[in-house]
Amino acid sequence: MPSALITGITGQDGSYLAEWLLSQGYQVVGMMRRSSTTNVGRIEHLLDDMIVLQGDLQDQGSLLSLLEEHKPTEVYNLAAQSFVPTSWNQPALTGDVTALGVTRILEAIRFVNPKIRFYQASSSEMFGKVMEVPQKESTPFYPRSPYGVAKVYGHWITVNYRESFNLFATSGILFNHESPRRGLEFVTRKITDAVAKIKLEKQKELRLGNLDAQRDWGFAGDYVRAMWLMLQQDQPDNYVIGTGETHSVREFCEIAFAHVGLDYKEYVVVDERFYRPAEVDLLISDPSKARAQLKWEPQVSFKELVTMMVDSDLARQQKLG
Ligand code: NAP
Ligand code: F7E
Repeated sequence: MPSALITGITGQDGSYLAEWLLSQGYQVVGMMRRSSTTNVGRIEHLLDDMIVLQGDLQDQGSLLSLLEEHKPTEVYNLAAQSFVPTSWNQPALTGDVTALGVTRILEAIRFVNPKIRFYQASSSEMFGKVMEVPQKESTPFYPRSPYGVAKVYGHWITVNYRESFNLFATSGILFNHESPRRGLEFVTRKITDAVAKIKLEKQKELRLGNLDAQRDWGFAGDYVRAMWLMLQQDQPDNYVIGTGETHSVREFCEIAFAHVGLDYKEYVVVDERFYRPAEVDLLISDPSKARAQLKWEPQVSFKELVTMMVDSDLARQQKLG
């Protein structure tokens, strides 16, 4: 039976990846950090089918013990301080978890079992102030936040351990991917949750930052399949994963509000507090390498993604009463 360790199991992608690997017959071990309250909302339905253990990317010993005890054949490193605005308020923590955490897990693999296949969750935020349009594997990086800078480190240490120690270490450069399980502070979920509350008259307005920012948004459920496919290849490599389409925050609002019969212009208020010290204006992927080599294609369109998220938040808010 193949076995996988997923760091960041409580996060959006951790939950979808665990579902996918379980459906493929894997034994799944999820790593979560200790907290004083339970934090398993996204994986509650999977708890009988997998093992969830404590560990932390800031603690080398915990990573070594998990690998020694559970002997996974694949490790997916999804854990990170992943919210871009927080990375300006907590830059050192972001560097320690999102950058150095990658080295700690690679070191654990190198010492415990260098045959383990490793996936690093790299990000389109590494392209930042983009050097070419669209962005592909060879596009130079120009990160615009401490988060982006930390992810560039994580990417290059993955490549370096591949080249230095011959590890099967792969970097997936994923563009934004969303779902009904997306954290509430990210712009897509902030919008769909607000649309539901406004429709149900629980909220009056939605305060947002830069409406003209453009992102290549896909569905998280599609993207975890790409992670798995990357580790089934003959050789480790770097892959860009995205839809190849870009849309603005404004367009996201337009579709989300229209889906419940409302006009976003009547509810959205631009608030400077949500502007960033340095912005990533335009992201759009060229995923042709993934299409050709992994035979990967996204299944969910932009409009389907927006309406799926609005419908889910409406149902949730209705249930909450
Ligand atoms: P997410 O929902 O924010 O999940 C992050 C996970 O990391 C959570 O389980 C979190 O645990 C865990 N974590 C944070 N600090 C940790 C630490 N010190 N030790 C162990 N675990 C820790 O992020 P996501 O959207 O699923 O993204 C997964 C990964 O892909 C991240 O590395 C992210 O940076 C990267 N990525 C995401 C996107 C995207 O659009 N979603 C695109 C490109 C790359 P708690 O629940 O305890 O906070
Ligand atoms: O912002 C603009 C904001 O926070 C998207 C993470 O998963 O994807 C994510 O990072 C855009 C930005 O995601 C608000 O200025 C406007 O341009 O949803 P976001 P992100 O920063 O792109 C990448 C690929 C990752 O790797 C990250 O981990 O939306 N925006 N108004 C706003 N953003 C937020 N959060 N809140 C607003 O009110």
